[in-house]
Amino acid sequence: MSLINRRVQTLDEFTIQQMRNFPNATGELSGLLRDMGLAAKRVNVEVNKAGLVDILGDYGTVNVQGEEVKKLDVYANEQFMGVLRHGISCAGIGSEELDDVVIFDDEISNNSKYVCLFDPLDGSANIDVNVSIGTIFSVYRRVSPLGSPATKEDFLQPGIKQVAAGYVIYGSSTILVYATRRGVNGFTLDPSIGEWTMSHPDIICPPTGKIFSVNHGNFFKYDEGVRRYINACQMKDKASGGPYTQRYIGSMVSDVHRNLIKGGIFMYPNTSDKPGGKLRLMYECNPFAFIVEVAGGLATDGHQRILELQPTDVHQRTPFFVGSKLMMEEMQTHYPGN
Ligand code: P6P
Repeated sequence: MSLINRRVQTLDEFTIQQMRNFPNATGELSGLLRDMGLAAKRVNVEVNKAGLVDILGDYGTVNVQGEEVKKLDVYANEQFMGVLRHGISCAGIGSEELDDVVIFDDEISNNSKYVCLFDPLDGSANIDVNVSIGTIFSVYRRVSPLGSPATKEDFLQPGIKQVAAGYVIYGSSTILVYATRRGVNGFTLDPSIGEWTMSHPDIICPPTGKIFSVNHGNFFKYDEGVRRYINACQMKDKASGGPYTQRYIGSMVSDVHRNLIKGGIFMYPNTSDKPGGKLRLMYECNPFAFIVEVAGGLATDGHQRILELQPTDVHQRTPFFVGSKLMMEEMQTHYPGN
Protein backbone atom coordinates (compact mmCIF):
# COMPACT_ATOMS: atom_id res chain seq x y z
CA MET A 1 0.00 0.00 0.00
CA SER A 2 1.35 3.43 -0.87
CA LEU A 3 2.70 5.29 2.14
CA ILE A 4 0.81 8.36 0.92
CA ASN A 5 -2.47 6.76 1.96
CA ARG A 6 -1.19 5.48 5.29
CA ARG A 7 -3.76 6.57 7.93
CA VAL A 8 -1.79 7.73 10.94
CA GLN A 9 -3.50 8.96 14.10
CA THR A 10 -2.02 12.11 15.62
CA LEU A 11 -1.71 12.87 19.36
CA ASP A 12 -4.46 15.48 19.09
CA GLU A 13 -6.82 13.02 17.35
CA PHE A 14 -5.99 10.32 19.92
CA THR A 15 -6.57 12.51 22.98
CA ILE A 16 -9.88 13.72 21.53
CA GLN A 17 -10.89 10.11 20.77
CA GLN A 18 -9.99 9.15 24.36
CA MET A 19 -12.19 12.01 25.59
CA ARG A 20 -15.15 10.50 23.71
CA ASN A 21 -14.80 7.46 26.00
CA PHE A 22 -15.66 9.74 28.93
CA PRO A 23 -18.88 11.67 28.03
CA ASN A 24 -18.46 13.89 31.10
CA ALA A 25 -14.86 14.75 30.21
CA THR A 26 -14.20 18.48 30.10
CA GLY A 27 -11.23 18.05 27.77
CA GLU A 28 -8.85 19.62 30.30
CA LEU A 29 -6.57 16.58 30.53
CA SER A 30 -6.53 16.19 26.73
CA GLY A 31 -5.69 19.88 26.48
CA LEU A 32 -2.87 19.55 29.00
CA LEU A 33 -1.35 16.62 27.08
CA ARG A 34 -1.55 18.57 23.81
CA ASP A 35 0.11 21.54 25.56
CA MET A 36 2.97 19.26 26.67
CA GLY A 37 3.26 18.00 23.08
CA LEU A 38 3.55 21.58 21.78
CA ALA A 39 6.29 22.51 24.28
CA ALA A 40 8.16 19.29 23.47
CA LYS A 41 8.16 20.18 19.76
CA ARG A 42 9.74 23.54 20.57
CA VAL A 43 12.35 21.96 22.85
CA ASN A 44 13.09 19.35 20.19
CA VAL A 45 14.08 22.08 17.72
CA GLU A 46 16.63 23.55 20.14
CA VAL A 47 17.97 20.18 21.32
CA ASN A 48 18.62 19.21 17.70
CA LYS A 49 20.54 22.45 17.19
CA ALA A 50 22.54 22.00 20.41
CA GLY A 51 25.30 20.30 18.43
CA LEU A 52 25.68 23.54 16.50
CA VAL A 53 26.17 25.64 19.60
CA ASP A 54 29.41 27.08 18.21
CA ILE A 55 27.41 28.56 15.32
CA LEU A 56 24.64 29.70 17.62
CA GLY A 57 27.03 31.02 20.23
CA ASP A 58 27.82 29.63 23.65
CA TYR A 59 25.23 29.72 26.37
CA GLY A 60 25.04 33.12 28.05
CA THR A 61 26.15 34.86 24.84
CA VAL A 62 23.93 36.65 22.30
CA ASN A 63 23.20 34.80 19.03
CA VAL A 64 23.00 36.17 15.50
CA GLN A 65 19.37 37.20 16.08
CA GLY A 66 20.51 39.23 19.08
CA GLU A 67 18.79 36.79 21.48
CA GLU A 68 20.48 35.57 24.64
CA VAL A 69 21.43 31.90 24.19
CA LYS A 70 20.01 30.08 27.23
CA LYS A 71 21.13 26.82 28.77
CA LEU A 72 18.88 24.20 27.21
CA ASP A 73 17.39 23.01 30.47
CA VAL A 74 16.47 26.60 31.39
CA TYR A 75 14.90 27.03 27.94
CA ALA A 76 13.03 23.72 28.26
CA ASN A 77 11.72 24.70 31.68
CA GLU A 78 10.40 28.00 30.31
CA GLN A 79 8.68 26.21 27.41
CA PHE A 80 6.82 23.65 29.56
CA MET A 81 5.94 26.20 32.26
CA GLY A 82 4.79 28.65 29.58
CA VAL A 83 2.33 26.37 27.77
CA LEU A 84 0.87 25.19 31.08
CA ARG A 85 0.54 28.70 32.51
CA HIS A 86 -1.23 29.93 29.35
CA GLY A 87 -3.37 26.80 28.95
CA ILE A 88 -6.73 26.14 30.65
CA SER A 89 -5.88 22.90 32.42
CA CYS A 90 -3.12 23.53 34.97
CA ALA A 91 -3.20 25.48 38.25
CA GLY A 92 0.52 25.27 38.92
CA ILE A 93 3.75 23.36 38.36
CA GLY A 94 6.73 21.84 40.14
CA SER A 95 10.01 21.54 38.23
CA GLU A 96 13.46 20.04 38.71
CA GLU A 97 14.74 23.45 37.62
CA LEU A 98 12.86 25.47 40.29
CA ASP A 99 13.42 25.50 44.06
CA ASP A 100 9.71 25.69 44.84
CA VAL A 101 6.41 25.03 43.09
CA VAL A 102 4.88 27.85 40.99
CA ILE A 103 1.20 28.58 41.65
CA PHE A 104 -0.20 30.35 38.57
CA ASP A 105 -2.89 32.13 40.64
CA ASP A 106 -4.98 33.74 37.94
CA GLU A 107 -8.72 33.27 37.42
CA ILE A 108 -8.46 30.63 34.66
CA SER A 109 -5.66 28.68 36.37
CA ASN A 110 -7.40 28.75 39.77
CA ASN A 111 -10.37 27.03 38.11
CA SER A 112 -8.14 24.42 36.41
CA LYS A 113 -8.37 20.83 37.64
CA TYR A 114 -4.74 19.68 37.43
CA VAL A 115 -1.21 20.36 38.59
CA CYS A 116 1.89 19.13 36.79
CA LEU A 117 5.42 18.21 37.89
CA PHE A 118 8.24 17.75 35.41
CA ASP A 119 11.93 17.34 34.81
CA PRO A 120 12.18 19.55 31.72
CA LEU A 121 15.45 18.11 30.41
CA ASP A 122 16.74 15.04 32.19
CA GLY A 123 20.28 13.96 31.38
CA SER A 124 21.19 17.36 29.93
CA ALA A 125 24.85 16.68 30.74
CA ASN A 126 24.74 14.25 27.80
CA ILE A 127 23.85 16.90 25.22
CA ASP A 128 27.40 17.78 24.21
CA VAL A 129 28.18 14.11 23.49
CA ASN A 130 25.00 13.60 21.48
CA VAL A 131 23.40 11.09 23.85
CA SER A 132 19.59 11.11 23.94
CA ILE A 133 17.99 13.20 26.68
CA GLY A 134 14.42 13.68 27.73
CA THR A 135 11.51 15.33 29.50
CA ILE A 136 9.56 13.50 32.22
CA PHE A 137 6.17 14.68 33.51
CA SER A 138 3.47 13.77 36.00
CA VAL A 139 -0.14 15.02 36.26
CA TYR A 140 -2.32 15.08 39.42
CA ARG A 141 -5.91 16.17 39.97
CA ARG A 142 -5.92 18.97 42.58
CA VAL A 143 -7.08 18.21 46.11
CA SER A 144 -7.59 21.93 46.88
CA PRO A 145 -10.94 23.61 46.00
CA LEU A 146 -11.39 24.91 42.44
CA GLY A 147 -11.62 28.69 42.27
CA SER A 148 -8.80 29.12 44.78
CA PRO A 149 -5.05 29.02 44.06
CA ALA A 150 -3.39 25.61 44.06
CA THR A 151 -1.65 24.63 47.31
CA LYS A 152 1.47 22.59 48.20
CA GLU A 153 -0.77 19.63 49.11
CA ASP A 154 -1.83 19.44 45.44
CA PHE A 155 1.78 18.54 44.58
CA LEU A 156 2.65 16.28 47.53
CA GLN A 157 0.38 13.39 46.59
CA PRO A 158 1.53 9.75 46.36
CA GLY A 159 2.23 8.51 42.84
CA ILE A 160 -0.85 6.26 42.94
CA LYS A 161 -2.91 9.46 42.58
CA GLN A 162 -1.44 10.40 39.19
CA VAL A 163 -4.05 10.77 36.44
CA ALA A 164 -1.40 10.75 33.70
CA ALA A 165 2.38 10.56 33.29
CA GLY A 166 4.72 10.63 30.34
CA TYR A 167 8.12 11.27 28.86
CA VAL A 168 9.74 12.58 25.69
CA ILE A 169 13.01 11.26 24.25
CA TYR A 170 14.91 13.69 22.05
CA GLY A 171 16.96 11.12 20.17
CA SER A 172 17.47 9.47 16.78
CA SER A 173 13.75 10.13 16.47
CA THR A 174 11.69 12.12 18.95
CA ILE A 175 9.05 10.12 20.77
CA LEU A 176 6.41 11.09 23.32
CA VAL A 177 5.02 8.29 25.49
CA TYR A 178 2.20 8.88 27.94
CA ALA A 179 0.01 6.77 30.17
CA THR A 180 -3.39 7.13 31.74
CA ARG A 181 -5.04 4.27 33.63
CA ARG A 182 -6.44 3.15 30.27
CA GLY A 183 -3.06 2.38 28.76
CA VAL A 184 0.36 3.49 27.53
CA ASN A 185 0.79 4.88 24.01
CA GLY A 186 3.78 6.26 22.10
CA PHE A 187 3.84 8.96 19.42
CA THR A 188 6.76 9.72 17.13
CA LEU A 189 7.25 13.27 15.86
CA ASP A 190 6.80 13.46 12.09
CA PRO A 191 8.81 16.59 11.22
CA SER A 192 7.30 16.70 7.72
CA ILE A 193 3.92 17.67 9.22
CA GLY A 194 5.05 18.74 12.72
CA GLU A 195 2.67 16.28 14.34
CA TRP A 196 3.06 13.57 16.99
CA THR A 197 1.91 10.42 15.16
CA MET A 198 0.90 7.14 16.82
CA SER A 199 3.84 4.74 16.53
CA HIS A 200 3.59 2.56 19.69
CA PRO A 201 -0.07 1.75 20.45
CA ASP A 202 -0.92 -0.03 23.72
CA ILE A 203 2.64 -0.55 25.00
CA ILE A 204 2.97 -3.64 27.21
CA CYS A 205 6.11 -4.26 29.27
CA PRO A 206 7.29 -7.86 28.52
CA PRO A 207 6.94 -9.93 31.74
CA THR A 208 10.64 -10.77 31.55
CA GLY A 209 13.72 -9.83 29.56
CA LYS A 210 17.48 -10.18 29.29
CA ILE A 211 18.63 -6.60 29.95
CA PHE A 212 19.76 -5.25 33.31
CA SER A 213 20.63 -1.56 33.61
CA VAL A 214 22.72 -0.26 36.52
CA ASN A 215 25.82 1.89 36.99
CA HIS A 216 28.40 -0.84 37.66
CA GLY A 217 30.87 1.82 38.78
CA ASN A 218 28.95 2.02 42.05
CA PHE A 219 28.99 -1.78 42.60
CA PHE A 220 30.91 -1.72 45.88
CA LYS A 221 28.68 1.09 47.20
CA TYR A 222 25.47 -0.94 46.84
CA ASP A 223 23.76 -2.95 49.58
CA GLU A 224 24.77 -6.61 49.71
CA GLY A 225 21.40 -7.76 48.30
CA VAL A 226 21.78 -5.52 45.24
CA ARG A 227 25.32 -6.82 44.65
CA ARG A 228 23.96 -10.38 44.97
CA TYR A 229 21.28 -9.70 42.35
CA ILE A 230 23.78 -8.05 39.94
CA ASN A 231 26.04 -11.10 40.28
CA ALA A 232 23.01 -13.36 39.63
CA CYS A 233 22.28 -11.38 36.44
CA GLN A 234 25.83 -11.90 35.27
CA MET A 235 25.66 -15.65 35.90
CA LYS A 236 22.40 -16.30 34.02
CA ASP A 237 22.68 -19.06 31.46
CA LYS A 238 20.24 -20.25 28.78
CA ALA A 239 18.57 -22.64 31.21
CA SER A 240 17.81 -19.80 33.65
CA GLY A 241 16.46 -17.40 31.05
CA GLY A 242 19.81 -15.82 30.20
CA PRO A 243 22.33 -14.92 29.18
CA TYR A 244 21.59 -11.34 30.27
CA THR A 245 23.26 -8.27 28.82
CA GLN A 246 24.03 -5.06 30.68
CA ARG A 247 22.90 -1.87 28.98
CA TYR A 248 23.29 1.52 30.72
CA ILE A 249 23.23 4.77 28.76
CA GLY A 250 23.24 7.08 31.78
CA SER A 251 20.10 8.80 30.48
CA MET A 252 17.08 7.53 32.41
CA VAL A 253 14.47 8.17 29.72
CA SER A 254 16.46 6.08 27.21
CA ASP A 255 17.32 3.26 29.62
CA VAL A 256 13.80 2.90 30.99
CA HIS A 257 12.15 3.29 27.55
CA ARG A 258 14.33 0.54 26.04
CA ASN A 259 13.52 -1.83 28.91
CA LEU A 260 9.80 -0.95 28.73
CA ILE A 261 9.71 -1.97 25.07
CA LYS A 262 12.15 -4.93 25.08
CA GLY A 263 11.83 -6.15 28.68
CA GLY A 264 14.44 -5.59 31.36
CA ILE A 265 15.18 -4.02 34.73
CA PHE A 266 16.56 -0.55 35.49
CA MET A 267 18.12 0.09 38.89
CA TYR A 268 19.37 3.21 40.61
CA PRO A 269 19.84 1.84 44.14
CA ASN A 270 20.85 3.73 47.24
CA THR A 271 24.62 3.78 47.74
CA SER A 272 26.91 4.26 50.74
CA ASP A 273 27.41 7.90 49.69
CA LYS A 274 23.80 8.48 48.57
CA PRO A 275 21.75 6.52 51.16
CA GLY A 276 18.50 8.10 49.87
CA GLY A 277 19.32 7.35 46.24
CA LYS A 278 19.95 9.89 43.45
CA LEU A 279 16.76 9.99 41.37
CA ARG A 280 13.87 12.28 42.27
CA LEU A 281 10.58 10.74 43.40
CA MET A 282 8.04 13.28 42.13
CA TYR A 283 9.22 13.99 38.57
CA GLU A 284 11.45 11.05 37.66
CA CYS A 285 10.47 7.89 39.59
CA ASN A 286 6.70 8.36 40.09
CA PRO A 287 6.00 9.07 36.39
CA PHE A 288 8.01 6.05 35.23
CA ALA A 289 6.56 3.87 37.99
CA PHE A 290 3.03 4.79 36.84
CA ILE A 291 3.81 4.19 33.16
CA VAL A 292 5.55 0.84 33.74
CA GLU A 293 2.85 -0.42 36.13
CA VAL A 294 0.07 0.47 33.65
CA ALA A 295 2.13 -1.48 31.05
CA GLY A 296 2.29 -4.52 33.39
CA GLY A 297 5.66 -4.05 35.10
CA LEU A 298 6.65 -3.18 38.68
CA ALA A 299 8.48 -0.33 40.43
CA THR A 300 9.81 -0.24 44.01
CA ASP A 301 12.38 1.50 46.19
CA GLY A 302 13.73 -1.96 47.04
CA HIS A 303 11.20 -2.44 49.82
CA GLN A 304 7.88 -0.90 48.81
CA ARG A 305 5.92 0.18 45.76
CA ILE A 306 7.13 3.58 44.52
CA LEU A 307 3.55 4.73 43.88
CA GLU A 308 2.64 4.27 47.56
CA LEU A 309 5.44 6.49 48.94
CA GLN A 310 3.95 9.54 50.70
CA PRO A 311 6.08 12.54 49.57
CA THR A 312 7.12 15.29 51.97
CA ASP A 313 9.19 17.39 49.57
CA VAL A 314 8.88 18.08 45.83
CA HIS A 315 12.59 17.35 45.32
CA GLN A 316 13.00 14.31 47.53
CA ARG A 317 15.07 11.41 46.21
CA THR A 318 14.47 7.66 46.34
CA PRO A 319 16.23 4.42 45.46
CA PHE A 320 14.57 3.17 42.25
CA PHE A 321 14.03 -0.28 40.70
CA VAL A 322 11.68 -0.56 37.71
CA GLY A 323 10.95 -3.01 34.92
CA SER A 324 9.61 -6.41 33.87
CA LYS A 325 7.43 -8.07 36.52
CA LEU A 326 9.31 -11.38 36.80
CA MET A 327 12.74 -9.71 36.84
CA MET A 328 11.59 -7.27 39.53
CA GLU A 329 10.18 -10.12 41.61
CA GLU A 330 13.52 -11.97 41.38
CA MET A 331 15.42 -8.81 42.33
CA GLN A 332 13.18 -8.32 45.36
CA THR A 333 14.10 -11.80 46.68
CA HIS A 334 17.73 -10.63 46.90
CA TYR A 335 17.06 -7.23 48.44
CA PRO A 336 17.71 -6.96 52.18
CA GLY A 337 14.63 -6.79 54.39
CA ASN A 338 12.34 -8.71 52.07
P1 P6P B 1 24.89 8.16 37.09
C1 P6P B 1 21.05 11.86 34.42
O1 P6P B 1 21.90 12.78 35.08
C2 P6P B 1 20.30 11.07 35.50
O2 P6P B 1 19.56 11.93 36.30
C3 P6P B 1 19.44 10.02 34.85
O3 P6P B 1 18.93 10.41 33.61
C4 P6P B 1 20.38 8.84 34.75
O4 P6P B 1 19.69 7.59 34.76
C5 P6P B 1 21.25 8.99 35.99
O5 P6P B 1 21.25 10.38 36.31
C6 P6P B 1 22.68 8.55 35.72
O6 P6P B 1 23.38 8.73 36.95
O7 P6P B 1 25.23 8.42 38.53
O8 P6P B 1 24.84 6.68 36.78
O9 P6P B 1 25.72 8.94 36.09
